[in-house]
Amino acid sequence: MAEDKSKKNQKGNYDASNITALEGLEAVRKRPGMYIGSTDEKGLHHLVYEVIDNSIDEHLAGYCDEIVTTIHKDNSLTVKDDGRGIPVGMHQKLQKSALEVVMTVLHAGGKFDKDTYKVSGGLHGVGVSCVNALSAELTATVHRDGKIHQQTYIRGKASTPVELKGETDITGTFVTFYPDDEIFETLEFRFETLAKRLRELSYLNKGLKLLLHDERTDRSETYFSEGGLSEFVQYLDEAKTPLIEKPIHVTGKKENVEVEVAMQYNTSYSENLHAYVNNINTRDGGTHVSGFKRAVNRIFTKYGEENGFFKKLKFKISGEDFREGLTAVVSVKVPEPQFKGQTKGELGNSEVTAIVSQCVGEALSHYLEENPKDSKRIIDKVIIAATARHAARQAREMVQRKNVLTGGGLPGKLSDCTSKDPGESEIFLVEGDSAGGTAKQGRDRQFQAIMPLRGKILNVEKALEHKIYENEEIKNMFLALGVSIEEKDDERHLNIEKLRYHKIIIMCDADVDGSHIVTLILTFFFRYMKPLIENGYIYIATPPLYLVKKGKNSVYCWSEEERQSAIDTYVKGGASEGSIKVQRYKGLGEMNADQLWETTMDPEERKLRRVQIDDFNESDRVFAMLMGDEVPPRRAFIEENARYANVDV
Ligand code: 0RA
Repeated sequence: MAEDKSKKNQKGNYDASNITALEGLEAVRKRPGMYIGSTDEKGLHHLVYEVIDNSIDEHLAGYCDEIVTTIHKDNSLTVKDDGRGIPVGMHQKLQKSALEVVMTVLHAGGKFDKDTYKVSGGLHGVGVSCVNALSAELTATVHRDGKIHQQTYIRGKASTPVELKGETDITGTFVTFYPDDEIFETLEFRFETLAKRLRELSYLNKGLKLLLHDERTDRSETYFSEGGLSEFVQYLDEAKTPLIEKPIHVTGKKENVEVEVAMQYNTSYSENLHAYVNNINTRDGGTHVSGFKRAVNRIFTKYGEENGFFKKLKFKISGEDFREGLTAVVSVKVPEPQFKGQTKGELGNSEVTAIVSQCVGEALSHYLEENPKDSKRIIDKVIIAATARHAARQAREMVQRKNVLTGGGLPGKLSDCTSKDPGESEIFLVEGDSAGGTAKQGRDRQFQAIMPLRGKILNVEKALEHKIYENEEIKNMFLALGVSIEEKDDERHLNIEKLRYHKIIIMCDADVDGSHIVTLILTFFFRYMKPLIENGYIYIATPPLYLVKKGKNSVYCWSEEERQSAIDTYVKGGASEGSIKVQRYKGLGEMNADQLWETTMDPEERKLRRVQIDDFNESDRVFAMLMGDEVPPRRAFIEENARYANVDV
């Protein structure tokens, strides 16, 4: 990270390394976003990951078994580890204790420890000094060499010397910090957010015990995985039916790159690949993922051909066929990772492709030779996948060719808008013809298109792909949106170049049936049009639940609280309870066109919810649970999430 050289040192009597140190942390406070991504809730939680990652480095070096994270009542947070403890001796060049250097110099974390490269790291891998810079106060307590040493910092600067606090027979580092309210928009840690990351870290670092305690609610969880990635894959596939007895687990190391992979085939039709570099999720894949795919293609093709399994096939098997119903986690530890792409979510190191491909290839060929029954099952599934994909390709091409023949005609049911500018155009996908009619009357036709969806939407989680292209509603969605599925480089992609609307708004009744239909439509978008979600084009409309009326006045309400407060306001204004009428809207159909416009469609007044995926692991699990066929986990899942109420996809 570039240091800010433009700042003049006012006292003029520091040596060069001191100046760098001071200016380094000032740069972090000046542009926190550059170091931790943002200063919202996400950034706040990155502080915690950053501290924990330093402890994980101790674990990776072989010295730490347990990390305890505690959220305190005053919104401070403590991370304790049982590692070696940050060294406290004098740093010769900087004439400060090593502890102070680690805490106050940008990137100083691993400098004393050349044997183990630093592999962990938060999203930005910036080190604990950034956390210090962004904390109103931070205290580091080190148990080392039989003594307890402690130092406190305010906004990144030491406010006490390193003090001797007593004797000890343990080792470890405890860091307690108060995120700075001058920096962060919110100071409130979320148990669920931290729990998710700790669970993930426990799978990625088998044998490491991670505890989370929330003193505000006295809630505690412990995360520990003996099986590591294999257990991770089983967790991801909880709602799916496995095809082979247990996941295939691969470990290997070449040229200082550590490779670990677990893969399991299930009876579903979706591919579910997750990849990590130094414990960081790479959502856009990269060279490690290419290496994995290459190995799977190569080894299964070879195995299938050598055993004559593909003889009867009249078409080529594509890479995707080998990965249908495959859930896999690929984790690599790379000494100097290079991240690419807009969100730095893609590994760029080119040497990693061959390394992963070799490690996975060797292990996989070995597995196939040793487990002929499982291998046959997988190959049979691949052949079914290839056959289905061939049928789907034909069905899709037929639909897409027909579209071209009819001049790319739009579906008859679509009431299009006048504007041809996708940036300003919206399409409402409306449940039912009658609500569709009301929406058509109520809309601003300049930029709002209406498409009614009739009857039951297909549950794509359970349907074979070619069935999808036979479904009228789904065909109409492709047509109306102007998107198409194309095959390139042996993989399918959604082409959204001709997308006709940048707001795609799902509008359903505000009841249980309505929310079920929203989920069905979202499942379809998630499985077949994910780029639309990733680009932030999918929204959910929120019609009001109540109209509270008093004479000529009326207020729309979106919740129980709003309803009660509307009633209270009328009563305070002198109205009798009897003169207040509450109308409960059960469906869109109970509103007339004007009401629907004012409450749900008018950009000035409506409240749209944008559909976001911030956790791809969870999203796949959620859709498989809600829409798949394993009922018991679904019940447990709904109960669990009803309690904590955040199915936020
Ligand atoms: C520098 C050098 C060594 C360990 C650490 C830093 C260290 C940092 C953190 C941050 C949180 N927990 C930590 N534990 C250790 C190596 C120490 C040695 O060689 O003994």
